[in-house]
Amino acid sequence: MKQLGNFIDGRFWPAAGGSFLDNIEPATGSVLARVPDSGTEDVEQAVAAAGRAFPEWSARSVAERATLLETLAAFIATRADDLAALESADTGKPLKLAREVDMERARANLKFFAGAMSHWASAGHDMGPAGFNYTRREPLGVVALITPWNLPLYLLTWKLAPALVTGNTVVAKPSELTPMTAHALCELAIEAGIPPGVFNLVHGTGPGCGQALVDHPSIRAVSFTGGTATGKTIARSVAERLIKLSLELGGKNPALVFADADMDKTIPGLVRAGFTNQGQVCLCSSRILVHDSTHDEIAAKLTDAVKAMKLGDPKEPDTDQGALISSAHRDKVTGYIEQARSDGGRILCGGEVIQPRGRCRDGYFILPTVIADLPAESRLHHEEIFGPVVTLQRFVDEDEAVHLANSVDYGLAATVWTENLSRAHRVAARIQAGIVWVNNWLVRDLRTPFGGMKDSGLGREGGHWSLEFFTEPKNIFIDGR
Ligand code: TXE
Repeated sequence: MKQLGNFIDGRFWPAAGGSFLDNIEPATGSVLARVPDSGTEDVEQAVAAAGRAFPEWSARSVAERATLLETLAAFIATRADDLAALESADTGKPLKLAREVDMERARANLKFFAGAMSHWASAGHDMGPAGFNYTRREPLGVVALITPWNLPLYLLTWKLAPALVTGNTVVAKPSELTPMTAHALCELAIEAGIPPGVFNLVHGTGPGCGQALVDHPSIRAVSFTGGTATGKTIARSVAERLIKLSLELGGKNPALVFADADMDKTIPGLVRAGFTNQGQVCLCSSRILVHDSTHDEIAAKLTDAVKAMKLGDPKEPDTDQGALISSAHRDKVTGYIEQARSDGGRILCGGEVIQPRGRCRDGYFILPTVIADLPAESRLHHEEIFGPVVTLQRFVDEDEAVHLANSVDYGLAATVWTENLSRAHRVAARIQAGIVWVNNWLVRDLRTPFGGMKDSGLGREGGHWSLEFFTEPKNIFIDGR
């Protein structure tokens, strides 16, 4: 049984209290590894190590820091198969998804921010004969990165790369449900030559370890991706200290399907947007809003396409749908399906827990589910389910489509499906969401702003937004007289 350690000052340590959590493989229900159940003392040591490393790391040139990130990116590329296998076992996601999306993106994150920082310029404001201003961007110090279980290495590297390349030192806390690739990244950091104390990682629960990290007085910024309720708890915790906070939270993302949508693009797009990673992506389109005239056609075609997906062992190369992250999360999702039944919804496909034969018979699987005819006020239309469940809703015109799209507390992402260019622009501008994709989903350019409005978060990541978050601007005026 693999036993993981906290990564502090370039070495692995057990939790100070000596206790461990079981890390379960979602596809089988068996224990994959033991994870340190860390608390205040471990966090204290990790923050102290990061504080000691900060002066030397922040004084290094951008080129030196960027080169180390590029080395780490290259290691991820060469070990991508092994890392993908770890990620797939830890999350229940199909191996091919872990390989093609998660590992590729983890590599790209490190490489991208190494390049972005190398091209980043600071501002100058010329006042003519009176003088000149220039703006330095200074690292913050020790920053906390807290990440969830759905895209473990993808999201950890998304925060780690800009934090380090701008000269900060880091204490990260991955989800206690998915610690495996975070641990592997620490091993690679040693090999890549990242100096001890620059990148530290503590394992443990949210309340026990994550909260201690957020509350540590030496932490200068918190970058968090996770659930909205946890994001609000963290915001309350740091409010008194007025430190920087980036929150990437949940979504209840609409797909607006107009009558002129191209079905050949739209149906596969809706399947991908609804069910990638078993619907456990904050960007997933879980509410499909369809023009009344094409509702039944879309419902039939979507149902056929969803039924054609293969659910099963994540290791099998043709598996499209793997396991949900935990038994508790499976029960939460099935609770919503029960609610749909009592709300009078029509289950067009799925709606059941399933136990595949063989190795995965005790895993946490739910058949991908499409539900129609729920009343507008149903909780399923408003709350984040975060599973393989989509609902269909009808609209009669553009105004109603936009009204339904905006009628939730969330505002992360939306997709618009139409062949009418004017409509695409008009509707995209009216949607309350940080990201709108027209005729596609999850096409990412790492230079663009990423994040949500309303209950979906605070701030933006990506490109210069991340570099700005992890630095403090300081303006310096030089008298011209
Ligand atoms: O996430 P949490 P959970 C949504 C999704 C899901 C719900 C709850 O709807 O059903 O959130 O998921 C750490 N101080 N998303 O409970 O708790 C925790 O240990 C500091 C959307 O699993 O938000 C983990 O490392 N840290 C989301 C991280 O926060 C704390 C992805 C995220 O866990 C903490 C995941 C605390 N008090 C779930 N409490 C997305 N935006 O993609 C917990 N943590």
